[in-house]
Amino acid sequence: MTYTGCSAIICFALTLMCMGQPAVAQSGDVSILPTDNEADIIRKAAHVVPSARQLRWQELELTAFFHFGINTFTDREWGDGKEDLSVFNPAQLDARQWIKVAKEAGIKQVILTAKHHDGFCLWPSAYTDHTIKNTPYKNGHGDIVKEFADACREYGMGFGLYLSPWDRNSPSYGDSAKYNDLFMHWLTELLTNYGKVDEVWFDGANGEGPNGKKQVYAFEAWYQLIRRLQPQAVIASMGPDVRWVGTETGQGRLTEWSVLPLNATQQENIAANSQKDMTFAPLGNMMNEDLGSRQQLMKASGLIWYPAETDVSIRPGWFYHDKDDAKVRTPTGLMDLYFSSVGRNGVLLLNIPPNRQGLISDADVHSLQGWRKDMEATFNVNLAAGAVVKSANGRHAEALTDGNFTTYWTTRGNDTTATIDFALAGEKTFDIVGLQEEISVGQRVEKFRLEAYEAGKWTTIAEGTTIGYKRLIQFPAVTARAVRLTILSSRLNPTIAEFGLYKLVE
Ligand code: FUL
Repeated sequence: MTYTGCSAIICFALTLMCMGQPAVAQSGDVSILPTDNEADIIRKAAHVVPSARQLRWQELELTAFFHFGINTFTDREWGDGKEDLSVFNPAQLDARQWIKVAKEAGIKQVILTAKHHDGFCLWPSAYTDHTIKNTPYKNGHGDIVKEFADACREYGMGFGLYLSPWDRNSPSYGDSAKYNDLFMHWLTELLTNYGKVDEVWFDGANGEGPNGKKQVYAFEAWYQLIRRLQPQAVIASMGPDVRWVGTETGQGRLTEWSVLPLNATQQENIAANSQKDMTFAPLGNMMNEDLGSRQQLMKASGLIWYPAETDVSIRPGWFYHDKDDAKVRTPTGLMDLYFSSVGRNGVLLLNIPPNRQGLISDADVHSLQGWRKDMEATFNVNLAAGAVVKSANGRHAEALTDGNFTTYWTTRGNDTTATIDFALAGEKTFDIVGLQEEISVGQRVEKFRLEAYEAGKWTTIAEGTTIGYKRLIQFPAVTARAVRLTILSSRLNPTIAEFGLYKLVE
């Protein structure tokens, strides 16, 4: 995607990856001592685990963004903060429709753009006039954050908020202390007036204020405020809990580690590298980065659990534009995104932008419904269920196909390789393998292979490196009575929570 909205996030994420992650230690973090050798470091890496909030978030698999605001009415991706607020009047707005559509698509948590770069607040903040109270919407008595939060509550949906640090409207932007203080007030309003918040999403876009000075953000203070007011919330993207995957194409890495090096330089580099204006050229994507290999870990001063979130839009832009009505991703396109995000050890954050009426458009609704149908038809039946499972050095074979990802198969002792044979319950035809590690004890598998017994011999049908929370691999359809999973390399005893074979819906 080439629209300008990409540039800020690419810029900040590049910065983030080059420099290490924001501070705020997690319980599972470990430090590396100068005396540690490679074996020590790899053993430590195999024991880094997610925090409770990270684990809960990872298990959601599917989350959604709702980009909605003044840009929806001006047909822009980035507003400049000078917009006439009288244009904002989503006459039929129904946040319950948004959440119902998301829920029916299998989405478990949603994030609303409470304030984008244009500075327009979807709630009646007491700290700026650039808000919904100065629009015709409900004659200035509306509060879309509240409508959204209430709908989430009603549907049992996780509730998250995006708040842009970059603000092209605020006169105090650039006067760092003053603006940071204002930002604390906004955060406090959002974190105290709308009940439980499950995710707070910051991007790192950063620029100069009207005084010509570059704003220096007080991320550490913001994180501490969130931890104090909403301790269960994950802080995403420009935050310590959840990492931007490195592209807005919806493609995760084939090798995607959640255990990454913690490097010494942190917050101070953020502002130095963030974009200054909308002419900033996108830097491309970050997908070639090797983030968590053994070589990377050897250079680290510490190790952290920092899992990938794959954000992508159902449409070409983040905000709604009429011209994109025919460009909504199809059910097949959404299924592809599932494979390339969740199927590569990530969480999908799918943007579904409401239109100017304040509703999710029919085209988007139909695609999401079609995708859900395809997901169910594909994944509801595990063709490996009922298999007789044998592994010479393994324990708890029954856990592999019990449909419960909190029970797991592992090796005896600390064996790091193993072969697991599945005698299927009859002849089966499949074209997808699904694997899950028990990540609450760490991420360990470095290399695996799947073979099928066809025409009297074993044939390799899939190979992979990392598994993590979930790994899905597609291959040309195979009909077989037996398959063999070989763990070729692991950082410690591998723990496999689930093994599945599936047939993609026709
Ligand atoms: C970026 C923004 O510039 C885009 O408009 C969008 O909100 C994306 C998710 O993050 O930094």
